[in-house]
Amino acid sequence: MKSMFSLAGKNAWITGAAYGIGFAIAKAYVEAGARMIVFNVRSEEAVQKALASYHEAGITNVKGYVCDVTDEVAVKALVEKIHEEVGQIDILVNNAGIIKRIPMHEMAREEFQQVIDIDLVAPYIVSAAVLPEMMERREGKIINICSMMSELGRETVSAYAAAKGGLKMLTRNICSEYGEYNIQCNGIGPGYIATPQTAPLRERQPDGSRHPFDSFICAKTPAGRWLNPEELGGPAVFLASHASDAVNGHILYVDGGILAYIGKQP
Ligand code: NAP
Ligand code: GCO
Repeated sequence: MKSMFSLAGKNAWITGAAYGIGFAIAKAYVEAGARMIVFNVRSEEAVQKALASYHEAGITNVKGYVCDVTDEVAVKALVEKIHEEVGQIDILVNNAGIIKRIPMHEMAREEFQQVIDIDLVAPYIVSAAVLPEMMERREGKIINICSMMSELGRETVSAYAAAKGGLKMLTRNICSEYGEYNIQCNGIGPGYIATPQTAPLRERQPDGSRHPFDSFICAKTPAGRWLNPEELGGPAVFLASHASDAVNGHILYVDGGILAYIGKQP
């Protein structure tokens, strides 16, 4: 049973994994025996800063590349470079993502489009670039980092919710179209995770009080707390390993129970 969860000998490409959830998933993959971790961000400076973080965490089987996931030409070139410098891509985690918290009627089209491009179009671009080798090998794991907003909406995150809702269905469609090649495509739907992306929602108020959204999320989460990125590691290893070979098109919500809970009475 233990070997079913092993990633021994596997190469994993985690997009945007310079820090946050992607970085935590990379650490978990290394602990599960992964051969190499590949990540990409948008600048050489960010690559070098991330490599320093990986090395500080004791991870040396890692390579970082400059590549914007929305740039189809750059993504295809990076796939070839990974093949040359690392080897085959066994596991793809479409993690890179942004959010813009703006009331929809005030949001510029370009802002809406940027969120859609990074959070939905890019997972299509990257997956389409990696699928051919997985089809040829008749084996592969694709994991899309979805969200609570794949299921729920809230004020100011219209583009993000539209993208993450679309990513849920893209996950199901990749499952449907490529399952016959022994490729499993699943999603992880994190709850509210303490990363730079959500830092603005946890900042102390000028008077030193908690951010209202911080209190709100703790009331909506049965455990009464924000989750840590490291808590996504186990589910991510499961979906990347042979333990999940019969799981396909599934969105695994790692939300501490938010979706099951009406919320604590104020
Ligand atoms: P984060 O801390 O903001 O990190 C996002 C990462 O993606 C960064 O390394 C960022 O690099 C990279 N990135 C952004 N746009 C990119 C692009 N166009 N090309 C390449 N890399 C790009 O976010 P996070 O909280 O770890 O979230 C990671 C994923 O989980 C996202 O898809 C997010 O939507 C999702 N998620 C987060 C939460 C949460 O509560 N934190 C919950 C559910 C889902 P740069 O330095 O270049 O920006
Ligand atoms: C927000 C948060 C959420 C989280 C995550 C929840 O503004 O509501 O940023 O969107 O990032 O997606 O699952």
